[in-house]
Amino acid sequence: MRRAPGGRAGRPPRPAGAARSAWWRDAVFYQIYVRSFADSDGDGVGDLEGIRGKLGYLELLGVDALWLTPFYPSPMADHGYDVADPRGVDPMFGTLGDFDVLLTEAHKRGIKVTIDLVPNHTSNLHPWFKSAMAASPGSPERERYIFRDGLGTRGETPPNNWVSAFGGPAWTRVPDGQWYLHLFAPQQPDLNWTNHEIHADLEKTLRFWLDHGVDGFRIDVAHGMAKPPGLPDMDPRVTAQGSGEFYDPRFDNDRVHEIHQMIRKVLDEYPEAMAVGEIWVSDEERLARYLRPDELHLAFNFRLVMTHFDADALRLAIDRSLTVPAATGAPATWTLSNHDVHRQVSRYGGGAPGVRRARAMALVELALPGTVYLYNGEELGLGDVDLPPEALADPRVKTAGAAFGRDAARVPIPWEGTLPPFGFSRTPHTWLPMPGDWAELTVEAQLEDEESTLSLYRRALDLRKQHSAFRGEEIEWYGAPAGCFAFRRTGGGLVCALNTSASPITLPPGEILLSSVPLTGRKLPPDAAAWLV
Ligand code: TEU
Repeated sequence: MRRAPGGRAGRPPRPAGAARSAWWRDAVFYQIYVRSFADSDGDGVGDLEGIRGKLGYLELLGVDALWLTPFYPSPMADHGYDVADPRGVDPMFGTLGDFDVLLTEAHKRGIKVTIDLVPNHTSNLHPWFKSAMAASPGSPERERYIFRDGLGTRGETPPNNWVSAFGGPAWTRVPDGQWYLHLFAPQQPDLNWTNHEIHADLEKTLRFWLDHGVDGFRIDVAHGMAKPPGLPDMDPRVTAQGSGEFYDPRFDNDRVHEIHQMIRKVLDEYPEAMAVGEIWVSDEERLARYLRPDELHLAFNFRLVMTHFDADALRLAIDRSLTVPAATGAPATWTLSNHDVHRQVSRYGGGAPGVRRARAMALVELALPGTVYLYNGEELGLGDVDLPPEALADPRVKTAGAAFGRDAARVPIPWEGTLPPFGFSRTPHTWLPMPGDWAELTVEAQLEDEESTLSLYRRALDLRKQHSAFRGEEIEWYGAPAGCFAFRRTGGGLVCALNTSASPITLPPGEILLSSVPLTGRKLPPDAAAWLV
């Protein structure tokens, strides 16, 4: 491979209030799906005390910050994304005291803690929704949500044609004949963001957790919330989760930016705090709007999640993603998976090839400039789990009948031992069953094994943090054989080479820092990546 001219992203303008040194600009975040991380009390469901007990592991792994999925009081119709009280802790996960202890101990180890914020909807068992159900049409109680009369002579047809992101109509009818909107499960009624009370309550929630000491938020459905006046029909060609191509008034309404401005105003009173938005939009230009200086600090970019293991496609995804930092000055925000998508090992073909490619992609992702979000279990090379139908718990499958259930990527983490529950819990009756063949994938089995995926992640995270080659926010591409790429961080000089072709390739010049598979000489085999300086 040779260094080729061109392909350099321009120097980004820097937004006010986002100092170059801000801790989150190049942080590695680690997403903990709280239900599935570690269970301290033997009920088969992970909890806050379980996480506290694993802080040593997280320190050893070398992550900078955590993102905890919702642990607030919830009837768990969507496993906590249906929040009944945004300023409390569900007894299933512990107490507010447990949360404070976790926070303090994480901070002592130099690990930041960020939490999930769910502003688009509440649980149907939130006191507000219960009182809305008890009140009559047109009442202030109903004004906190989106209640409408139906169409047709008897109001028997939903107010518009919107579908829920989980599939099926986005409207449910209540006994007095009105309908309420839910972009997700029927147990997740959408809030009415034109109502000032909703803003005031979110502000209260933000301050509540910031005053407890959290370092930031991951904002759920950050492109939702605002709905256009009149709730016009969506283009029927739009898929449940949005396609980007056709008119979809459910998401990414321009008025959503006022809500992000409000959130940012509060966060700016806590200078170290940050927010990342979960934003599924059609293109980078739409994404960049959320990163204006008075809005979000970071916005998830899901291009790597959506791209198959192919060097050309991946290079294009990276280039497109890098237009966002170039236009906004916010760092790129990379992720390969989360609790909503197939695990990368499975996306890349599963089995040994899937693991091999996932290891290569970990090096690609961790070589790129910006922020990285890891999802718990990826450092162990876990793949999706084929669960029996009776075990499925995802509302997408249970209430909306979707083909893909997200449970496959949410199976509890294997810590130690040779049989389920692999140290995750004291009970074998974990909330999702754990596969019997994970003995070689446990943290215990991988920790001392130099060749393990866990060891690869640990070395990669350590180098990323310590080595000066990772400096700078721009990359340039080398010329490379078909099916391969190599880029160089122009600031520090790190080179990352990826081979998605079927034949070995010769590595570019430089000292080899790390490789996703053992190398013989200067050849990079198929399905592998290497770092050089
Ligand atoms: O996901 C929002 C979202 O856009 C999802 O519908 C996503 O497109 C889908 O799950 C991909 O398969 C967030 C949370 O991450 C998810 O777990 C929640 O179920 C959802 O919001 C509702 O709160």
